[in-house]
Amino acid sequence: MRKNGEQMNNSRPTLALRGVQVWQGLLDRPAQEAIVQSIRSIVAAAPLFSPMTPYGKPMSVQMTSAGRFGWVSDRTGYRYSEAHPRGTAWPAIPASILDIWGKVSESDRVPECCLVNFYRESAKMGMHQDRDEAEFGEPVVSVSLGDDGLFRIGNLTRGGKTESIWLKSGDVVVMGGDARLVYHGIDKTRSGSSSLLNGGGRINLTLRVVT
Ligand code: MD3
Ligand code: FE
Repeated sequence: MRKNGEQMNNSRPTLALRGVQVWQGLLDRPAQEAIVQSIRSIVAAAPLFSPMTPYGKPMSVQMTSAGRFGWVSDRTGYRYSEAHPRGTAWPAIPASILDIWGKVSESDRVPECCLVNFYRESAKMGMHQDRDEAEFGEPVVSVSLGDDGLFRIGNLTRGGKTESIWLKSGDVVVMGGDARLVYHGIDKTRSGSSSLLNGGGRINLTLRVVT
């Protein structure tokens, strides 16, 4: 029998916020654990690094990627690259992660980048747009794992009123249609809120079509 508070994994979002679709509890604990194992193999092949901001200060979030393209940043700016900063190709996107895209994206394309963001205690991500991809008609799909993260969603231009929700381990978010270019960020994480990751922290995966 299901316990109180446990969610069924149905085939539609449980919440819509400014056109962003949230599938709360889409991944159960065993599915989350399996994905964490695949992330371990990504990180073994492509170690986490702290991208430099244009101001010369490293981001508080550590990153790596899987897929044909990964997201890198240095003094010349942010971009997608076919190579990790150390010069090697990125590992393939694991099938368990591609399956999530297949279930929620409603896209005919296959993601070309799985960006892995790792938030240790006190890491955050400032408000930004994701606009380095060629096709804004393609959605971005996000998977939250580990500690809760306070996700803030704004508008198509910087500033204005915002709304926030806590993303929990196993939640999947789809940014498509009009929501694709909204400003968004992570204000903070709730340290110790999840037992999924040894040593704590939060992982967010974003699946993207790049070309
Ligand atoms: C809304 N990551 O990697 S995921 C990012 O939790 C990023 O690590 C955050 O923003 C994180 O770029 C938020 C949710 C998300 C991702 C992409 C979006 C929301 C989005 C693209 C367009 C609109
Ligand atoms: Fe983003």
